[in-house]
Amino acid sequence: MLLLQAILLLLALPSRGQDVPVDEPGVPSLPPKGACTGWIAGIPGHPGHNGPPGRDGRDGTPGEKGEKGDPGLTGPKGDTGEIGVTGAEGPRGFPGNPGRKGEPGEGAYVHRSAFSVGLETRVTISNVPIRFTKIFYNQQNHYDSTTGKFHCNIPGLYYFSYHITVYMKDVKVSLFKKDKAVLFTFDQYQDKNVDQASGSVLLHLEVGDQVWLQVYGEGEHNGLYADNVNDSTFTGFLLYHDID
Ligand SMILES: [Ca+2]
Ligand SMILES: [Ca+2]
Repeated sequence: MLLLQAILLLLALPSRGQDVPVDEPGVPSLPPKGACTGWIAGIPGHPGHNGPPGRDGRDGTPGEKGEKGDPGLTGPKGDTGEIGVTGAEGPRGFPGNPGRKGEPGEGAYVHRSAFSVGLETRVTISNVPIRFTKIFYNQQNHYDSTTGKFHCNIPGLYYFSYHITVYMKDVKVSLFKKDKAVLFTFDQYQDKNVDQASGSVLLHLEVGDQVWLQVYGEGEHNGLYADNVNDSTFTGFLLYHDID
């Protein structure tokens, strides 16, 4: 070991010729610092410890812009927006197909009331309702042939008329409404001269009102007549029913 160090020392020593400073023009030769002439260099020391880390350097310049990334995930559905303004009215459409035929209404049947009747034989009794038993029309049966009275079932305005054949006796006949004579007809019979007596009237009736013909007055005025070739008739019908 010592031998090796000695060899290294000898190699490190400058040779005499080399060590002598050569005076170069303009460059003064300098003696070794703080050393005396003829100094001998020592053995190199061991390498020092690493110094503390230096301070962080300055921020570098921004790099170039990167490439565009992938699209993100779809977000949640948003709230329903407000209702928009109503648009303008569209053009008129084509006419539709005709509808089906409707069912028959009830009104026409409900508001029907009519009768037309006649005598079958001459009248022999006075001061009672005359019974017309020859039925020309009595569809609704509002006329009662057993009593000779018409019974109002529909309130409204009614038309009544009678045409009486007068034979053998005078005729005094009244049209009664609710036990009160409201129309009078008088015809005098002349021997061998058949006559006709008639009357007509419009009456407003309420439901339940009754209308009939009856011989009135004292005496024999029941010359109402009928046979196969002579009729005496009594007719009535609803003209207008009352509006509720
Ligand atoms: Ca007469
Ligand atoms: Ca006559």
